[in-house]
Amino acid sequence: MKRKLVVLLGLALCLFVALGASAKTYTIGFAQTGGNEGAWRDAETASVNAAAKDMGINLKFVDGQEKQEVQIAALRSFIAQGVDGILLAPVVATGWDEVLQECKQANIPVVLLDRGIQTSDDSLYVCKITSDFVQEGKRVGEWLSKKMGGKATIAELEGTPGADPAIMRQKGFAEGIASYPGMKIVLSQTGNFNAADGKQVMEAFLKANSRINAVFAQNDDMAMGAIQAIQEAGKRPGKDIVVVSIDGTRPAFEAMAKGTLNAVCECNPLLGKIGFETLIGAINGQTYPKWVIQTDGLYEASQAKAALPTRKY
Ligand code: GYE
Repeated sequence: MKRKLVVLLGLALCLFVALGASAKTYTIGFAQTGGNEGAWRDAETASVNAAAKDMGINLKFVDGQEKQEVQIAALRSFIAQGVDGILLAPVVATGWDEVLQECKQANIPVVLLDRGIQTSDDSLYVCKITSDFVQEGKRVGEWLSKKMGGKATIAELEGTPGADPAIMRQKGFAEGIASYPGMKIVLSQTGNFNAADGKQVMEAFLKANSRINAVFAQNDDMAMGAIQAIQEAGKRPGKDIVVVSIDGTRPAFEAMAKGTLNAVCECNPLLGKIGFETLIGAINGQTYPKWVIQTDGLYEASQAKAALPTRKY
């Protein structure tokens, strides 16, 4: 009799714990890079907001204004507020150890969303959920080399200085063109991953070198700015100057449908659901591989019209 009661009590306790766990409302801080990067960043923020709503998460959002010190302050405020977990889209790759140590001491797991970091202690974060930026750069580099018959005068628009995707895409693109000695990068400068800077830098490039016949933009927003600059200089983007980029946002597919952009490698920004699921797993003791890789496709202009209706960002 007594034993039965103990078993029953035990079962009731299990049920209580299980119900409690599933009904828990998680409070999660998201330190976005912020600022005015554009279409890709907006799609990611929308994905995080939608997933928070769907999953009943209490989301604390901070726009990092593309400044590391703002993101570090956000992380410290998340710790002070006692959040359950943190999503961080690190604007630059280095300089995170100290604040991540503070998160670790507070027992708050951090998942890196869309960009990686450089650290000698990878126990400071759960994992990074990103695309393979080297591969992205390499694929557009190879595509461009073939398109140009192995010979081109290339201008490169780089992303935010020190940002993981900027470093890695540059490396990958260089690898992609490496076996074509006629493919020459003659100018390379940052356009900070945004359209306005991309346009301005492209204007300067066109004045500096009239032989440019190819552009590698490390993201779509800068490609959109470059396309405008090329048009205003009286040349035809997509024809006189071949343009390739990375992200695969709707504006890029629309530009490809018009023929002003020649090819794009995707980079999936719809990371809200997987970000929260991973973080909640980590909060409950689950471990993950340090790199949860997102896979991307390469599209060329001829495929854009057919692909547009099903594009999700
Ligand atoms: O490609 C770019 C954004 O970190 C993967 O940052 C992301 C990149 C993306 O501003 O458009």
